[in-house]
Amino acid sequence: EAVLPQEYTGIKIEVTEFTDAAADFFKKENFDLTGKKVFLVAATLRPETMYGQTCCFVSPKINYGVFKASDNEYYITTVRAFKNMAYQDLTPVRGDYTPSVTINGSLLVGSKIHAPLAVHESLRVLPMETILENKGTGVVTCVPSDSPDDYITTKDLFNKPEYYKIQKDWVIEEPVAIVNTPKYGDKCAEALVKELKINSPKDTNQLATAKELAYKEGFYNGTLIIGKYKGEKVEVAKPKVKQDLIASGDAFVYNE
Ligand code: A2H
Repeated sequence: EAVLPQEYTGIKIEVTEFTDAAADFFKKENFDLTGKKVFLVAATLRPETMYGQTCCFVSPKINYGVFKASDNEYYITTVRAFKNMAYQDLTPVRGDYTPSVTINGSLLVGSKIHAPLAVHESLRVLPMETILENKGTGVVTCVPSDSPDDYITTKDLFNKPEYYKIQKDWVIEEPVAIVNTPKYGDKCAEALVKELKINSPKDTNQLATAKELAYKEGFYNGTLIIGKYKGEKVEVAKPKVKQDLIASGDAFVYNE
């Protein structure tokens, strides 16, 4: 566990249509969705890659809170994350982190979402079993072009939809090219997963190596090949994309 504080960008991913399972659960819990905007908040270190989001991951093993975040906005995060936010002036009442309702991640899987900047207009919530409960918000946005974890998880979901209790057509199989690097081309994660012969989301050690290599190469030698800052170095464009997302109300800075 890191000792230094980690700064994340919290990406607000709007749920545009809950699954029937989630909607029924909310009804049973007397949580009325009328007039409410509900966002899954994903913690990311790579805001400049948000063009390439292909789904949003939650863990079927985690119970998430649905928290009032402003007049008509609700956030879905772990209790732990919202508690941190409640002490960083990111919530309506300082120190209040009582969820309106608590819901298991499995009930959210299949919900339709809209993710800021994503090239694909409509995405789905999908399961990721390797999400850690004690990091970030417990919600991970999927960028398979640049994250080896996201790439291999997507592949596994696509190959074993029955096992994961999802529909195959919920999975966007092809990563969107976002960053070019001299070493790994336009789809850094795919290249590294192949090079390190990673076969499963459970190949923890190789994935850690791939993640490290992808992150360094992307940050120091990557160039954006999409969006407003196309042609700029990642190092330069990253804070600009982040600021744009914050200015448009689609993201906020969250520390832990
Ligand atoms: B990153 P660090 Cl494109 N469990 O965002 C597992 N992984 C988590 C998590 C959790 N609870 N919370 C956040 N993460 C992921 C984008 C991305 C990320 C790209 C490339 C690399 C990358 C899209 N997914 O991370 O342990 C999130 O995925 C590789 C370091 O705090 C977040 O950023 O260093 C990153 O891990 C935070 O990891």
